[in-house]
Amino acid sequence: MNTFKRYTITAALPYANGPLHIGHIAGAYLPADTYVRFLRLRGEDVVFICGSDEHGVAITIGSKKEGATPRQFVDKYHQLMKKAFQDFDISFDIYSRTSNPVHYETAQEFFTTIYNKGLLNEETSDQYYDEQEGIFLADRYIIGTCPNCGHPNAYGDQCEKCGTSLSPRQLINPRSTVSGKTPVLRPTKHWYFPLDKFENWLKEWLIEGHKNDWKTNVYGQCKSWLDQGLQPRSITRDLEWGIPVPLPEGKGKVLYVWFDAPIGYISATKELRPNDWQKYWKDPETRLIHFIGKDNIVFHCIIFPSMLKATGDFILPDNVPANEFLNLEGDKISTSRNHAVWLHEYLEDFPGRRDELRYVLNSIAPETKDADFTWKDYQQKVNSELVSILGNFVNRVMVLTWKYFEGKVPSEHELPGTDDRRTKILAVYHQAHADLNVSVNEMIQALQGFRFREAQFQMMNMARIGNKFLAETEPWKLAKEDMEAVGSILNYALTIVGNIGMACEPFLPEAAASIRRQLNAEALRESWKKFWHKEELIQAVPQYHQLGKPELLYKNVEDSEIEKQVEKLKKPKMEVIASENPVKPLKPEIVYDDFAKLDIRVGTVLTAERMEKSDKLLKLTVDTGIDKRTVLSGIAKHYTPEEITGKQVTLIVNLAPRKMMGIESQGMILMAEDRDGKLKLVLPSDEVKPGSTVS
Ligand code: B3M
Ligand code: ZN
Repeated sequence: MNTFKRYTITAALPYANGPLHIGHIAGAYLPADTYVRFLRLRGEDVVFICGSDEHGVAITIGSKKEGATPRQFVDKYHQLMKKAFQDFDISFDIYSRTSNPVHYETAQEFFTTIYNKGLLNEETSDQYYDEQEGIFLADRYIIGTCPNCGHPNAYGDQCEKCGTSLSPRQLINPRSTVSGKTPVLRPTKHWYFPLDKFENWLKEWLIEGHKNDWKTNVYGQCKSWLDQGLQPRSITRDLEWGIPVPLPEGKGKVLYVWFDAPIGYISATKELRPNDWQKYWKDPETRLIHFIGKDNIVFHCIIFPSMLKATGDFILPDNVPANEFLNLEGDKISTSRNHAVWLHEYLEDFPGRRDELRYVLNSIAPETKDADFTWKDYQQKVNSELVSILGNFVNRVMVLTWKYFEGKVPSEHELPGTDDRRTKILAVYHQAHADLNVSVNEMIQALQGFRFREAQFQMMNMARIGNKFLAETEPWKLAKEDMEAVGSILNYALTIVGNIGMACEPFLPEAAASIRRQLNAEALRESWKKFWHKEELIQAVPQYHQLGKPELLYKNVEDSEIEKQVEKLKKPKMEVIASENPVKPLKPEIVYDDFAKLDIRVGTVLTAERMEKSDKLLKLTVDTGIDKRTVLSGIAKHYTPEEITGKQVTLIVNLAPRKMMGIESQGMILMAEDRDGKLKLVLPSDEVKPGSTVS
């Protein structure tokens, strides 16, 4: 294996368009954090880089749905994600954002460098344009009938029903998902990065060069891309929100989000280390590793490396250990259906239980195939592994040491094999020691190979071995006859506890801190570092060292806590319903005369009753100041007859009468409709006389 002087570790920049869920965490952030903690324990020079991805149509469309500007929208989600990462203790050295000025400069510089090398092609082509919204439509925002299978809602890039990949112009009867209108074709100019020119180089660097050290899921995806042949890709878009194309003729155009986002890793490093960022990106002795989810593979393994190569002097990723997807309770995680466990909600519902989520996500990490998170499994893993194996072992050793030795590390006696009992203890000890060293060694191998599931399993195995050691030596039975033996057993058990305290640090930072407190070991921490290089058990606490007080590492997850979570998944939230219901698009312009034709008055509801056979309509008698008339209004689900009787209402009085369910309605009550469909009466701010006009 190459030896590197330093490490640049990146975790995918999450889109600032929604909160983080456990799928994100299991996919990229937890493995990255585990790896970085491991590197730091080994004393490596490492920068751990992340930040919010704040550009692209995912952002502009999202902001529209929330009725916010893109700036307000990304500010909100950037803060939310930053806080959730912090609260979960993901140990980024920097969590930046791609709307920072340093990133604008860096991304534009990148474009300019590649442009000045004459590598970019300019091309004008027809693209779909939404006239109502005044925007060019990204492929994903056009739907229409699939030419292959007839599915009426195929996307402009792919039909989800038959899987065919499409281009928007193949869709029959295309519609804009933003306005619902039929888009028109308009010519527009863009700049194309010649990915095809990098094909041969990629085959050599990636297909030949990383055949053996990249994960098969990652390598396989790259290979199939390369086998299909690469095409030039446009790296600019017609959008208002984004990084302006730094060319005079690029006015009104921005860099494509997937062009600027990975450059965000570099900008964030500049921000973190303004004076020496270059060594983290340009020195071949630096090892660059990207942690991402599987949907980001081509961008990180094919496109970004080609961009880095094109500019000339950057290092390339040495590995990209991408994960597959995490499902939830047997179903895909879905933001729009609110089928997710949101990180910030987990942290609220399970305060102080970060280790538990880390442990479960690590132990089911989708490293080689999709995995499934269930609350039942969460409970089971916490209760029967964290509590019963790890917590129990540490606690037993602590309690016994306090009981027999007042919390002082007993001395380690040679146990000459004079009697059978001592011979047996010695044999058990030798076996435990050998087993533990195997686990430590395999754990470190697995961490180096990005196999975090396996690594964590080996860490937990140390506690299993510890429990077995206690069960087979039974020190509590020897207390009366052979205190020397009890001391030796507990001395070694404390060594195991200490080494578990070291080993669990990349996975379970809270348990690690607790073990250090219990062993009163803060001062010993420096000497613990050698554990990570020796790759075998080291002496953790010297004899006669005074321990701290026992603490319980974990507590059981109760059935009721789990049931609450499962219930929660069943009901989608109002907020989500609102976010699925975009603000209704603007209607076409009218002139004042159009408006002046409406006769709008304030009236008072005299009587109200439900209508037979309709759960929507209420039949009202309204005093309009002019007359008393019958008005039918579709508010029965929002107001009871009792609630509305006596209330003032605003209504159109010159609307042609209309018959509904056999009754003529002589007017229309004005209502405000909330984004989630709730109706509220539109009223003057203070009471006015019936017949007052509205203009
Ligand atoms: N924001 C996609 C995602 O969140 C994208 C990653 C960018 S990494 C440079 O899945
Ligand atoms: Zn289809």
